[in-house]
Amino acid sequence: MKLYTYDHCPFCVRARMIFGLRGLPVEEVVLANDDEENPIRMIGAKQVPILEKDDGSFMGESLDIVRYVDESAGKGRLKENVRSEIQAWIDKVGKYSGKLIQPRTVKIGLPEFATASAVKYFVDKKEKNIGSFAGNLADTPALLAQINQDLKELEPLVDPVSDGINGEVGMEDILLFPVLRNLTIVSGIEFPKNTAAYLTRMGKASGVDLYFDRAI
Ligand SMILES: N[C@@H](CCC(=O)N[C@@H](CS)C(=O)NCC(=O)O)C(=O)O
Repeated sequence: MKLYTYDHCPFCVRARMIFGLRGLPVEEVVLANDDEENPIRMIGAKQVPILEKDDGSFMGESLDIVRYVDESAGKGRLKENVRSEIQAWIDKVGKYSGKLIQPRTVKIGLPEFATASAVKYFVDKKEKNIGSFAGNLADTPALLAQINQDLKELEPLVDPVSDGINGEVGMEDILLFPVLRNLTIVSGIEFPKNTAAYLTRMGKASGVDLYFDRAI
C-alpha cells in the first residue's frame, strides 16, 4: 500500500501510526503542499492522508484509513473507547495549538515545503484562520503558559508504563499522539514526566518521528 501525506499533518500521523503499530509495510509519499492536482485526481479533494490500496483504488479520511489498515493487519483491533476527558482535552488544545505549531512547520525543512511556492501556499491559507505567523510567534510566551498548564492537566490521564495512553493501544492514541507529536516542534514546552515518556514510547512503537531535535 502507498500513503500520501504531509509530514506536519496530524491526520496523516494517525494513518502512519497504524502501519507502525501493526508492523505492516507501507510506501510513504510526501506531496508538495501546493500540489492540488494529485490529491484531487485521487480522491476529488485537496486533502491528505490518502491511502492507495493494493488494487489501485484510493481512500481518504484518516480514521477510515486507520480502521481499514487495522482490519487488514489481522492482529486484533484497536480499542475504540475514547475517554471524554481526553476528547475534551484535544478539543480545548485544538483551539489554539495551531498558533504555536503552524508558524514553525515551515521553518524546519519538511519535505512538503521544499519550494517557496509550497511555503507561500501554506502561509496564505493558514494565516486566514490564525492571523499572521509573525504575530503568533510573538505571542509565544502567552501560548506557552497556556499549553504548559494544559499539559499538567493531561498528565494524570497518561499511563506511566504502557505504550498506550490508557493501558492498551487504542483510538485514544490515534487521536492524541499526533497532537502531542506536533507540539514537540515548540521549544519551551514542558512535557510532564509521564507524557514525555509516553511520547517517546509511542514514537518508537508507531515509527513516527518527533520534532524535539528541530524544535524552535
Ligand atoms: N477529515 C480529514 C481531515 C484531513 C485534513 O484536514 N488534512 C489537511 C492537512 S492536516 C489537508 O490536507 N488540508 C488541505 C491543505 O493543507 O491544503 C481526515 O481525517 O483525514
